[in-house]
Amino acid sequence: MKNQLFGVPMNLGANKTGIEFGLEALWDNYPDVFDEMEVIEIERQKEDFSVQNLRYKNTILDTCERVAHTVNLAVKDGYRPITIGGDHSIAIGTIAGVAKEKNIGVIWMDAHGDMNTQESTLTGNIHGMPLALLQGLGDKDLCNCFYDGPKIKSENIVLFGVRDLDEQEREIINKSGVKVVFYDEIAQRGIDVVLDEVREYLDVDNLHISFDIDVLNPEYAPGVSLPVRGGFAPDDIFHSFKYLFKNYTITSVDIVEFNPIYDKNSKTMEFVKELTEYVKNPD
Ligand code: DIR
Ligand code: MN
Ligand code: MN
Ligand code: MN
Repeated sequence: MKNQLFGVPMNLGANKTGIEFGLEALWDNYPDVFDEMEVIEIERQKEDFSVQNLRYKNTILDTCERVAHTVNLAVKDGYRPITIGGDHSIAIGTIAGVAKEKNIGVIWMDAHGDMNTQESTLTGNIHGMPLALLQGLGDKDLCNCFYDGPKIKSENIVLFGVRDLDEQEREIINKSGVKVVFYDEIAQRGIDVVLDEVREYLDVDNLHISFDIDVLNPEYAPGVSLPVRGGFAPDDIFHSFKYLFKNYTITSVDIVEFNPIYDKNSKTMEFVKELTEYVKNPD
């Protein structure tokens, strides 16, 4: 499949400075990898700050509508969109754009669950909510991004590598029926056993990978906004991607939450470059 690379320099979903500089850093350091990346700009909208727990909702919704539209055209033209963040809220747009054309499963690789709603959130940050919104849980306007209704069935979602859930978020996840594979379980039972179980469970042909860099151990990828102890080494991730590319048609990929301000010795940036290269040219 041909690839098309998009960049979305969004930081409002994480409400943390630094994420918006991720694309520039990648561009400057690895022009050959990121050269043809098309950037979808953020256009600040008027926000209603009396709305509780949905910080920067209007700008995030506007951006995700445009992301969805652009990604949708790429899919229709036969491309595999690869979208570099930006914070994870942009997946509301990327997945809507793909799901309009294709019946997809989603593997959400993340230290977090990203399944809060405006009722359960402790932070008000929308990057902690996209996976709920994509199932039709939470704020109606955000749920109806690009087209009305849920974008993915709960039974077609696997959360992978999780190590930090909020208490109420855990209840939402349990109720939804989304399959959660905790990092601890992967570490105990071995990644190959677990990947085979995911393959058995996720009975779809088309798969979207939504990859939050904080799923890595912060030792290897410190350049994220909310590091969580433990987690994968880069080799585990490349191994998992190879497995997924071998066993599914990978329709689309997000790589999100790179924050160069917290990076050390460019470790995280280097990883993002290598993962992007792999996705552009999987063997
Ligand atoms: C937290 C953090 N659960 C929240 N989520 C993050 O804000 O809802 N997800 N950082 O990637
Ligand atoms: Mn995330
Ligand atoms: Mn995360
Ligand atoms: Mn997030």
